[in-house]
Amino acid sequence: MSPYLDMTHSQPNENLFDLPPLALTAEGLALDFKRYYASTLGRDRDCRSTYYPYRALSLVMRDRLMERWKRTRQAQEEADCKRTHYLSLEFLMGRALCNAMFNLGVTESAASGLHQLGLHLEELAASEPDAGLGNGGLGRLAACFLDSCATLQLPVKGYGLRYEYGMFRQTLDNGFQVEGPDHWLRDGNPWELERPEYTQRIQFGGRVDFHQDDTGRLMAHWVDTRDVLAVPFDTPVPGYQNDTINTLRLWKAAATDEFNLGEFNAGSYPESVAAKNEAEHITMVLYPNDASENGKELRLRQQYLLASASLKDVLREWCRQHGRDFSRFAEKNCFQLNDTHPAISVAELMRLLMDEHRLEWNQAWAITTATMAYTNHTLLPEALERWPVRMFQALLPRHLQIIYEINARFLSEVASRWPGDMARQGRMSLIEEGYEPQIRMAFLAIVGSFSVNGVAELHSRLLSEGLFRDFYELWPHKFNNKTNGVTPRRWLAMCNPGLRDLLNETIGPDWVRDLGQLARVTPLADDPAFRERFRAIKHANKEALAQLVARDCQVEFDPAALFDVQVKRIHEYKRQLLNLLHVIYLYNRIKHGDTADWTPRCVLIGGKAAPGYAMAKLIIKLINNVARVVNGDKATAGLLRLAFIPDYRVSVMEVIAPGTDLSEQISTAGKEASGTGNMKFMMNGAVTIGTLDGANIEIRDQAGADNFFLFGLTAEAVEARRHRYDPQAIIQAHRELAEVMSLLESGHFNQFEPGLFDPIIQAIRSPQDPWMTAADFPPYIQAQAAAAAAYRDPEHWTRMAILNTAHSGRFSSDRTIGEYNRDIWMLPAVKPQPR
Ligand code: 26Q
Repeated sequence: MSPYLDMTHSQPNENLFDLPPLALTAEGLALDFKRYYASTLGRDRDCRSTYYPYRALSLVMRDRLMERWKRTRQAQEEADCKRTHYLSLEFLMGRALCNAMFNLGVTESAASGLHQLGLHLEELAASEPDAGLGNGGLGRLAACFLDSCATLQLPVKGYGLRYEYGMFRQTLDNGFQVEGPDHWLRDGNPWELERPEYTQRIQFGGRVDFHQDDTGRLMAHWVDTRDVLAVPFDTPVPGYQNDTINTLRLWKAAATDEFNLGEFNAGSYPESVAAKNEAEHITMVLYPNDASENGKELRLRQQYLLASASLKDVLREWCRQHGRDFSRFAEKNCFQLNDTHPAISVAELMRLLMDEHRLEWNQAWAITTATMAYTNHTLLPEALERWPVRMFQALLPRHLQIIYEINARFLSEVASRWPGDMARQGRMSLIEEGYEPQIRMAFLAIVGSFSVNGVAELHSRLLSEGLFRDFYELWPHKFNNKTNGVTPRRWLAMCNPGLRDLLNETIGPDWVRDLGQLARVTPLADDPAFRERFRAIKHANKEALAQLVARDCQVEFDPAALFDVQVKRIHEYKRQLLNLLHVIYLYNRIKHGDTADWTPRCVLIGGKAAPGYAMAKLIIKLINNVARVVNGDKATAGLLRLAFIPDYRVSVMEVIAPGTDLSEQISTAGKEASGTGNMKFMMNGAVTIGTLDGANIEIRDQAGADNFFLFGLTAEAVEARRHRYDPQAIIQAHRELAEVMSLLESGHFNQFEPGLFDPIIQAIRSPQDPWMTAADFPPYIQAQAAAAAAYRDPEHWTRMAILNTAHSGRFSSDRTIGEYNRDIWMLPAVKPQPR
């Protein structure tokens, strides 16, 4: 028995929780800060680190969140309304301290309270490690969504995993990426609250027996399993100045007691304690691939632990409030699946309802398909998740039976809709037959859900026309679009205080909750005085970015130059290579003295490569080699700089987005599902150079074609070109590209590393190149020239920048979540009782 579950004889009454509200004034905050610093943390004047002041201030804010958090839980319980559970293997939360202060509305008073103690808020906030529990877009989207749900006061809880190690730390060694561990919890985490009382037991392995129960019904028993505990840790998710604090619940895997003392350990105490590792390894580390790494058993264990623990948690809460009657469960619950990563939830909910709560198949299936909703985030067919049937048999044997049964019933539905169409049945089967039969998780998610959505208009259209076409023909009503968004709190108001203050002064403060109001800035794009102020803010932000680049890349950026930025995961389809070819092209022009009407430019590239993705890692090395040559050449002084920023992450983007002029969104059309970095840049007044891909299309629609540098093939043209793609001919026909290629091929960027970049050169020259880099090079160079020319007219450029900010309202995640709620969740807003 766990000590947490032991009952005491004395029962506390409500008086125990009756506390006066905590002060929000500078003096009140400073007093509590001093207590935490000197008493709780025991620091004295000898302590010089900024870390302990950060810890003390976190504790001050944590107390203030706690009281509101409890009232939010109470209000949501009393409302007894429908809830959504956002299931995601990733939540890329970043830093929490400034977010908490901003949402509590105490940033100013905290800063002034600290100032009186001789401390600088910004400095101590920088001591907080990022919570990097995600790879990139999908993980950060989950974090932005939680922010918007809390701000809109929707009863939504995030469920994820508490990885001991988040996204790896990236350093460079001779220009090569080196991965290091991200032990973000080493010094403790003041933002989490362990909740051992809600621990769940999770089964793995074993076998399935069938027995008749007293009513004669055949019941499945999953037995002889090796069990693992899932212990929840809750993190508060504050809404924007509204007293709502929602919850992110992250599960940590822990060994059961039998595990330590189990018979299979043959009584050897040290060995049996060491065997705890097997259980605790499950949540040890985030998988660092942002396209699937298929077939790793540990990953499947992670997925199942999340699905099972979260569903059991929801069912436990349901039974506590409503008893064993599930007739209204579907009215009151929705599970949003963040890609297929938690899609095993479909089978797990069926199992729990049938085997543990004794519902019939049809009842359980009705509940499952009325509560599950699936969001797809990728069009790359190779990134679709598949699991070997063999692995399911060993790890989740009961789930395999359930999936087979779902498939049988589903395929008979297909057969009655399209009689005799065996090809279609084969295409749509949840099982891909072959040497090693596999379960197609996306199909399981579609069949088990009432809603399937893409993340931008183009992406959603391509899903129904391509990847999921058969399913769209069967169930058109399930398919919908929810164009992504980002939270304007973190990505504008917090990270860009200069622009925030200007906007507040110009249109009042309501835009922070209602980003559409930014449109009221539109007429001011024609006001020279406003433009001057906007430009001054951008300049100051560029100085801050230049400082970061100087510190982390040892490269000097001149804030007067055009700041041209591409930060995102390194992937061939995102085409960092195309960007680099343009840099080489500019360098080549400088070397030829072709610099009339030159626009000085500083190019910044950042992002992590999956550790097993050799080509992506080689691209990082090439960027660094080109940077060394370009920056080291006297001829480029004042004209061109290139830097690669190591360890790109949320907190770094908070400096980069406000200081960027030109946002690079140059993926091969039809490959980037949406993009969200593109939206952060737009809000902060960057102009986009981009292809007609993902949300770029909608960004251009909003900003206006005049305020966007468009180039490249459309998604349709890319597909039409594939079978007659001839990069050699393009290179020959285009002198600038030919020169860039021969510079690359001459070994100019790898003097002492012969042949190093041959794979890259071959990829560009290959008629099989899926990303068609050569095809888009000529129009890209043209668009870049247009951007450079535009930048030379500061009034014109600033006007474009302002219009981008002014028209970015659509890309608030508040709008996105409003649409999820209107079309999928249908939750009421719940306001906590004022105190
Ligand atoms: C799968 C299996 C095993 C290991 C890892 C994975 C895995 C992990 C993360 C697969 C994919 C991801 C992440 C995908 C992702 O971030 N996609 C991006 O989602 C954004 C939010 O919708 C979009 O804006 C981007 O276009 C999309 O690339």
